[in-house]
Amino acid sequence: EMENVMRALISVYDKAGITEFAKKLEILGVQIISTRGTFSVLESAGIKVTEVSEITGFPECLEGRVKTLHPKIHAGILARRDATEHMDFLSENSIDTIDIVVVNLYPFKQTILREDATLAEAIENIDIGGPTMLRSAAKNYGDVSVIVDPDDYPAVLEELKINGKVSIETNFRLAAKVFIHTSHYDALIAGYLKNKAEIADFPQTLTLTYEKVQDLRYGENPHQTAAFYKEIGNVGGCMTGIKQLHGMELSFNNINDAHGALELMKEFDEPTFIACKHANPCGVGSADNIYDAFMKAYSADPVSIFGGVLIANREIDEPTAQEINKISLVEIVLAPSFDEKALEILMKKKNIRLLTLEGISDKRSKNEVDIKKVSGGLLIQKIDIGVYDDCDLKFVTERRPNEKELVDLLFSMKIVKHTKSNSIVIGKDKQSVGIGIGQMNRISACRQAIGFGEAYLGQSFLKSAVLASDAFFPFPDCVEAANEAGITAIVQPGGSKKDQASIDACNKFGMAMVFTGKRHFRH
Ligand code: 93A
Repeated sequence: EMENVMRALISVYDKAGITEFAKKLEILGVQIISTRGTFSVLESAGIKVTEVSEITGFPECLEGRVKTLHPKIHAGILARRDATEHMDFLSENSIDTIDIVVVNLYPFKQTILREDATLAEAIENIDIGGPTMLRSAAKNYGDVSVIVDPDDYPAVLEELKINGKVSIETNFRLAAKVFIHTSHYDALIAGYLKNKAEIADFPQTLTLTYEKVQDLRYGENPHQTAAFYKEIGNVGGCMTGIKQLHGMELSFNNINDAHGALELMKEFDEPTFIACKHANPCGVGSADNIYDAFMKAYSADPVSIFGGVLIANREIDEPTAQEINKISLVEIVLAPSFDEKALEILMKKKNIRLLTLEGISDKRSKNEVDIKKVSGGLLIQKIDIGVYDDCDLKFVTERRPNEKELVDLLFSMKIVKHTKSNSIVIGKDKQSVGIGIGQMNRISACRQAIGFGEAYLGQSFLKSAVLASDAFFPFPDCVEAANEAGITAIVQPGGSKKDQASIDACNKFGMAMVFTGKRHFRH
């Protein structure tokens, strides 16, 4: 008779929904065993429940650190019901099988996310007995149902009610969920301790802990499925700190483009406006106020801005909103804030997404890594921090750049750093004049930048503009093209065997050139 009785071990930190679930199990004739806290909750709800310590004959001890870590519990879970030896051992030692394991774990993640959490608190919230039971039950999924996710309570009840048992398919699915859960739980512990122990940034094996923010409608293209995940614990993580005030849900491309725009914006402190397309900047302007900055970014390339992502590091005011409103299609406007009038104007557009992020420049990344998926692996590197940082600027030509040229050289280098390589950026008066992106050779990027400048601002505008290159010049051809366009100063990393040819060309044309010694590829 005893053979047919099912036993459930319920040991949950989060008690939500547990009495309802246990009550229904009880009605189905399932015997319930619980650890102290869970026992109290169930007992006071009038459910018949046995304490684990009564089963083990051993008290819960060490302030609860040892509650269920006992062979009577684990043999009851792990015994293979089809193995005579196993079952004989159980009866010889008066151990009952445990057929259902319901466990959720100490809140390790919630603990470490609390700013004031101490190391000791984090350690105390490492659950040992819980994962051990979950893993035992999941390993023995052939005979045991294991529930770590309260969302699975109803499905298990339903099967028990209809069939008197849980199907092997369901048990297998539940087991897989357990190992996803416990491996993530352990990875969180590992990540936390890796930081505390200051273990190298690129350890021998790597387990990343991300959490889904949302499924996306689709990926880069409509036939690709996609989801957005956030890093757990990265409170400074910009993309997940953004608030949306208006418009449709962000798409995969929106998130990618906004990320590109934001990373560039972090280089600027003064009022700056950036227009981005396909994660590359197409117009950038810095000025005393955000309206003038917008006008510079817009006039730099009034064509590419269509369907673009616009980002400002100051509040969007009414005049700026009116100008933005004239562009027939804008995907996103991202700013620290919008004034009331600006919001009113822009909210009339159905297809625009309005986003806020406070203190954009304060969010400058320091220690983050950049991860690229390649077939069969990951490439991980420290992000490219700073523009001239740690650079020993070398003035390599007869003429040194003047004050104004120096300002524009730095401005242009900031932009070229955040464009797909190979790239060339021409700038003047803190306005991007031409942005040449993603070319397979440098002279094409240079010609493209000059071409954009001539097309939208006019040939004469390039007079006394400056040029920045993300990597060195292998030939003097870019210097020659720049001179022909009227450009007077150049900044580049230097380091080519043929640097001298470019320096000679500059001297011949009376141009100034600066070497930074720091390359900014971004592929
Ligand atoms: O401290 S533990 O690692 N040692 C154990 O033996 C043990 N057994 C269950 N934590 C243990 N648990 C955990 O206690 C469960 O994972 C669950 O989160 C919690 C339930 O305790 P209570 O029923 O006393 O509230």
